[in-house]
Amino acid sequence: MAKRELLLGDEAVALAALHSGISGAYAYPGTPSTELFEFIERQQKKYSVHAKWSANEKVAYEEALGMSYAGKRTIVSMKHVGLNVAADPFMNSGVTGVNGGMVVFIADDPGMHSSQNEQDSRYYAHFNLIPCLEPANQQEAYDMTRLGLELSEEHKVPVMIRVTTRLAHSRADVVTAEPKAQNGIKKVPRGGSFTLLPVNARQLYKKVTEKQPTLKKLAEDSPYNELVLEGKDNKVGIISTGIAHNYVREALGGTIDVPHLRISHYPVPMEKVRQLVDAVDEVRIVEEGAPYVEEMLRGIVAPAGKLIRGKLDGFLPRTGELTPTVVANAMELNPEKRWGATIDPLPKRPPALCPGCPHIDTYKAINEATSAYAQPTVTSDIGCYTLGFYPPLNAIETCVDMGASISMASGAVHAGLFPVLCTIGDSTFAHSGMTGLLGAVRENNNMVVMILDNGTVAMTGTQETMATGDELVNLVKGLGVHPEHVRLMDPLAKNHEASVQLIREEIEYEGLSVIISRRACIQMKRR
Ligand SMILES: Cc1ncc(C[n+]2csc(CCOP(=O)(O)OP(=O)(O)O)c2C)c(N)n1
Ligand code: SF4
Repeated sequence: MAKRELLLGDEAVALAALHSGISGAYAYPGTPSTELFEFIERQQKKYSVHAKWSANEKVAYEEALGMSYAGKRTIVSMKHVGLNVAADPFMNSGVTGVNGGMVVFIADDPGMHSSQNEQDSRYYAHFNLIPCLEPANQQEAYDMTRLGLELSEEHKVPVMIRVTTRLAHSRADVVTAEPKAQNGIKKVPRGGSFTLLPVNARQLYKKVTEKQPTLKKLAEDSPYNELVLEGKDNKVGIISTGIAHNYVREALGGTIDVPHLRISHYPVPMEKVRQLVDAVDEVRIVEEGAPYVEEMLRGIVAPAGKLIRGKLDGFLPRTGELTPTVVANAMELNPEKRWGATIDPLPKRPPALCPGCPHIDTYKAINEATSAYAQPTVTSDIGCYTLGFYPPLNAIETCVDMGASISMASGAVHAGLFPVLCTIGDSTFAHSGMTGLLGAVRENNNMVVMILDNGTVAMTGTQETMATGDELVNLVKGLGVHPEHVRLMDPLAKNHEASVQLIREEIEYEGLSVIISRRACIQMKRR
């Protein structure tokens, strides 16, 4: 019997995956995608599914692909920049195809609430010639995930579900369906379809291109790509995608009274787009993220005699997140009249490390230890410790992508800088710092790698970390760092002088050192 549940967008996808008979879920944490996996983790016994955090997104993707290869259904989830890390298996699984249904859940973060960039994952789905479903609300998040697993298994392609922060992190009622049983094992027979030697890959890639008309037809006929040609007049038509469709509806007072096309199932339904463009003089395109549909519509030569409006001509802001008010403004409505008084934005304050955070004492020691040098370099990485950028610490100077601190420090050493230090968290180290360290070991680069081991993945909500404590020490030694220069530091105010002394010693050592600054995150301890 159908039930109703109050769910976050992320949770609606998670529950739909469980109800569609997945046997395993794979993920690495990253806002705004984390809650999906956490939901499955909490329910894993009830539904008998495998759910354990992976070391990084590439590993998560490959584990999911292995589950699909065995004939079972699976979901892999990550934030948008995680897909950059998983891009290799993602792109190649577009060629191998899948066996058991496989949904790739990507949460984009327009406006960069907690990310380094605002890339739009629809380009990745397009690049990989796979379907992408973009729900507009929690119910659709549930329904489209079920559809995605069916499509994936039937057409043997990975299917992307793309959401953005607002949908991922807001709650609504969802009507759920009866859970489905899991698939049994049904391995892909040997014969090359998963062995991407050139001889196989060429044939497989041809098949991928031959499958495209079917995938396009599915999108053309999809109920989630709704075309309405009637309207009060034919001057203006609207194309809206995913959650932006809701913003258009809200901005127009609940009903769209002009010809419009709503797109939520990709590839872009070109025939429907053509019909809309033919029917009106001006097309306004409202999409959350990059001007993906708009760029397609403009092409090299825009449709003759038609005015195309969107993010590329300043009709809507090119960067940042859309809101109903932004859309209402662009539609030349009066948001104040429509929405009542606008709310004063909350006063801005930069994020800060928790009082008592171990990272504060680590940075104080680094700052003092390097103060004697004219041009110290401290590269860093992504985690709570990135907040050491802000005053009064002002302790770090880079944060680019996970793991970059160590490799960038190596580059700075090659360029001739001294002293060079870098800071990286324990989870980021396990995610993608280890390979950079391996390279630094091989060259014995003259730098100090500081691994800030607080025993958890603090920034995304204190998830379990892969390597901490003595395991981490052994790991670092196993990568070849000279055992005498693998040092432990206890970042407490009372140990400040000793910490400064330790860092200075390792700066003066001509070669590679690793200092593991170890003290538990206080939020994790509280939990
Ligand atoms: C490729 C990628 N995946 C995930 C994230 C989200 N994320 C930001 S920091 C972080 C890990 C932080 O853990 P750790 O390195 O242990 O530092 P801590 O926050 O505990 O200080 C994660 C998963 C990201 N920014 N990029
Ligand atoms: S959550 Fe933990 S690691 Fe992050 S700032 Fe607070 S104490 Fe520090």
